[in-house]
Order: sequence, then C-alpha cells, then structure tokens
Amino acid sequence: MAITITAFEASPDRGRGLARDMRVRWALEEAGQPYDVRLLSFEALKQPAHLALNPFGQIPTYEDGDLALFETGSILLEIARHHPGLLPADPAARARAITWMFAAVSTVEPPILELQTLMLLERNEPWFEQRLPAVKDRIRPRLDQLTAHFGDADWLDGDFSAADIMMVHVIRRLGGSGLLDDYPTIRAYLARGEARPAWQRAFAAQLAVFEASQRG
Ligand code: GTB
Repeated sequence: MAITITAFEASPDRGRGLARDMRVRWALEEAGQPYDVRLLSFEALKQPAHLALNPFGQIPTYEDGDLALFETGSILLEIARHHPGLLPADPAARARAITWMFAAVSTVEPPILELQTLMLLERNEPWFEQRLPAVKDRIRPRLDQLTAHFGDADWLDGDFSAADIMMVHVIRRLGGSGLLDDYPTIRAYLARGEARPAWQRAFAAQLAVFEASQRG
C-alpha cells in the first residue's frame, strides 16, 4: 500500500514551499519513496476524519498501512527508519543528527514563527513597528550561532541528513525578511539544500498543487 501524506489543497504560502508538507515530501524524495497526497481544505482539517489522524487538525499527516503519524519530526524519523541516507548508521552520529532535528524545531523555529505571526497576523496593530526590531533581534543570535557552528562545513553534522531537511525548511521562512542579508554562510547552506534534486522535485510537486488550485 502506498504512503499517503496530507497537504493544503490551496496553500496560503502560494506554492513557496513554506508549509510543512514540504519537509515530508523532501524526505520521501530523498528516500526515493513514491507517495500519494490527500489534499485538504482548512474546513476539512477540523473534521473528524482528519482529527482522527492529527488531533490538532493540521497538515501534514503520514499514513503507511495501519500506521498514522503527525508531527514532521516524527514523520521524518519514521521515513529514515526505513530508508538509508536520511540518518547516519553510526549510533553516535545518528543521535547527533536527531539532536539537530530537535534543535531546528525547538530552538531555531520558535523565534522565526514569532516573526511570521507578527508579519502575517499583527501587521495592522498599532504596536507593530515598535515590536518588529525586538522580534528580529531574537532571531539574530540563532543565525550567529549557526554560522559559528557551520564554519566551512556543508551540513549540520557530517553528511546531509534529515536534520538538514528540518533546518533548511525552518530557515527558508526568513526569505524576504531581509534578515539573511548579513548571513552569507546561512544563505549558502539554504542554496545547497535547494540545489538537491530531491528538494527540487518536492518543491515542484507542491507548487503544482497550488497552481492547480488557482486554475479551479
Ligand atoms: N508541529 C507541527 C509539525 O511539525 O508537523 C506543525 C504543523 C503545522 O503547523 N501545520 C500547519 C497547519 O496545518 C501548516 S504548516 N495549519 C493549519 C491549522 O493549524 O489550522 C504552517 C504554515 C502555514 C502557512 C505558511 N505560509 O503561508 O507561509 C507557512 C507555514
């Protein structure tokens, strides 16, 4: 039975690959694993059929036979369990890569989400301009620390892994914010991720969904 994931039928990111199904698509493409996509409206996300898969009513979900998962970190770990190339075989290197997956979503993503919430939902608030610099200032230390960590390295810890899928996807949300202008190491890291054929196939697939939604 084919793996099935869920995604927005018309993503609010307009096909820019910022919604989190992109992480799962990218991992499946890296693994060479075909998959089906069930497209959902915002209304369908909150219906019982989808809440049975994800109690928070969000995308993406992942179904493989009897197994149904939500949370992109968990989904990527499950894909990596079945396919070589997404996590190192060496136990210590594997544990470090998993640590970086958590770092991406627990340490780097929260201040980036704060900026995204401000830009998308709070732009018309009277305090918007006053708050913006403080929110950006909470992201810069993470970019400084990641820059120091990378040095001359291409990926977070040795070879490319699922951790890089998570981290690249998290940081891509800063595109357009101007914050990456001062961070050439991080920009080069994103470019390396986006140059991977698997990233390009995943990106094209989610863009095709958005374009189809616009044709009606
Ligand atoms: N922690 C969960 C995970 O990693 O899987 C978070 C899942 C999540 O936030 N899903 C979002 C969702 O389903 C879509 S990706 N939201 C609908 C809801 O909660 O009702 C978040 C997202 C949405 C839009 C943009 N965008 O427009 O740029 C980017 C990211």
